[in-house]
Amino acid sequence: MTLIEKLESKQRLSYEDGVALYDLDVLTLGKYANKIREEKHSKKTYYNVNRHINPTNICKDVCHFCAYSASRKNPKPYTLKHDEIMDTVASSVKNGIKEVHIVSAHNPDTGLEWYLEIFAKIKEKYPELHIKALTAAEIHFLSEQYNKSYEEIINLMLENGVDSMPGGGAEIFDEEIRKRICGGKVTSQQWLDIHKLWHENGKQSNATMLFGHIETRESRIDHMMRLRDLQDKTNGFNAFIPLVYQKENNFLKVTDFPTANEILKTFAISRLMLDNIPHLKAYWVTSTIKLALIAQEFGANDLDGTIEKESINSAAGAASANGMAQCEFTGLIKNSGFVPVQRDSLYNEIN
Ligand code: V47
Repeated sequence: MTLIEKLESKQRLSYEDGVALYDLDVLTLGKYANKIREEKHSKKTYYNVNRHINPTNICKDVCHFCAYSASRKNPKPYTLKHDEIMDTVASSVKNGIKEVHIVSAHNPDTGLEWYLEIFAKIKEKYPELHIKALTAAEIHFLSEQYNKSYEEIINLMLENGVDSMPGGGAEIFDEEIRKRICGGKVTSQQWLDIHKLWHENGKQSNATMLFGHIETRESRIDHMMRLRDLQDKTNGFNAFIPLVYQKENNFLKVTDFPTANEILKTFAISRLMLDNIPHLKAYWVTSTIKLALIAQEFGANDLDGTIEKESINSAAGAASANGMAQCEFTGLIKNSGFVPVQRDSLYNEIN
């Protein structure tokens, strides 16, 4: 059976099929990816009204792609105080946020208690606010730092009000490439094990893939396959988020950057390969808003959110430092022919 016949009959695609998909032209890939997108989500494009908080940029790890860490090219170390975080949450709640997304560096001085306390404080004051916090990389860091198992850290997160886990820290699972871009932090298998445990607690999470640096097309497909295998077992991933590598202010020497064509192919292929993950997010922060809007026709059905402030990707060159206003966001989705639908963090629609 040819690849096109497999796409026509919606057969599950193999690793070899995934690699071969890149040889198809971008419009053919878009046609098949969009078909699946329309069957699953019609013309709806989801977004949420959220706030990113990045509490500290002091990090014991050394990821070459990172421009956010104070130990790299960013000379301004900071750690937010709990009161500052609570003030931020208070003003964002007034602005209507439904989710606070808390992701940070691996700072030995902002320990487990520090995190648990701030989660509990937020939950106590705003029980309706969804807390999406701690990547698998941070959970691994805390587990090593405090000599606790992943289960113990996860139980503490749950007891203190964390509702879901973000998809960060996955980078690229291929062990050789991973060693070169972020050796020393959570391994690929540990990342998957942590999400599996989280899902086994009845909770949901997202999964990212950092691409457009030194990885290969083969390693992207390998990444997707490992996620698809885990999703077959747990069904706990809500969204897959391909993050486009940002090149400023870091130490990863990359000379070839992906074209818009390659980025759109990767979105479309993600939709085709990941038949068991319901949502494909074009995170406008790393893809740029213009390409994110086009990605809606290449399988993407979610553009993330308004964010308000973002430090990790903007440190590396993304235009996301100040987020985006809700009306601008919905206007852009509408003008591109799609229907903006506000969602909560678990994809329930909000009127
Ligand atoms: O894990 C760091 C990435 C991630 C760069 O789960 C970079 O809903 C591009 O995971 N170029 C953090 N990317 C962001 C993240 C995320 C964002 C939005 C939504 C969700 C979700 C998760 O940012 C890190 C890392 O992979 N990152 N540096 C860079 N130079």
